[in-house]
Amino acid sequence: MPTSLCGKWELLSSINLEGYMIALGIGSSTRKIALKLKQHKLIEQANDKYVIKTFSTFRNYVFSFRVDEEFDEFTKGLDERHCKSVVTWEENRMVCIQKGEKKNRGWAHWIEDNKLHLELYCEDQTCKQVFKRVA
Ligand code: YOG
Repeated sequence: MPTSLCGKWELLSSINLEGYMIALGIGSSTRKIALKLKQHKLIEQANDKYVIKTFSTFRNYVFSFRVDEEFDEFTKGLDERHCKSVVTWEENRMVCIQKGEKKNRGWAHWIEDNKLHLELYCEDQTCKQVFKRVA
C-alpha cells in the first residue's frame, strides 16, 4: 500500500502558481489574491472513496472520487470548467487526469520527506506545491 496522504496539511511553498493560473485563464485580480493565500488541505479516505478539501480565506474547493473510476468534475470557484477526471495510483503517486477543454491538465500528489507534494499542470505550465503536516 502507498503511504497515506490522509490528514491535514498546510502550504509551505508554491512555485509557478502564477503560470498555472494564467494557463487556466484566471484573471489578474483573482490571481493576485490567490498568490497570497495560505492554503490548507484535508485529505480523507473512507473505504475506496477519497475526499480532498482545499481551504483558504478566499475560496474552498472540495473534490471527492473513487480511485480508477472516471467522473464529472466541475472546478467550481477555480476556473469553473467541466472535466472528465480519473484518479489512479502510479507507484506511490496519486495521479489525476482532467480531460476537457484544457490540454495536458491534471495533478499528482505524493509524500516525500514527510511532506505532501503536489504538482498541478495545465498546457505547458506546472505549479509545484509542498505542504507540511499539521496536527
Ligand atoms: O487540488 O485542484 O489536491 O482538487 C490551487 C490554485 C484560489 C481560487 C487550488 C482558491 C487554483 C482562484 C487547486 C485556492 C487556481 C484561482 C483554494 C486545488 C485557480 C483559481 C481553493 C486542486 C487538487 C489536488 C484536488
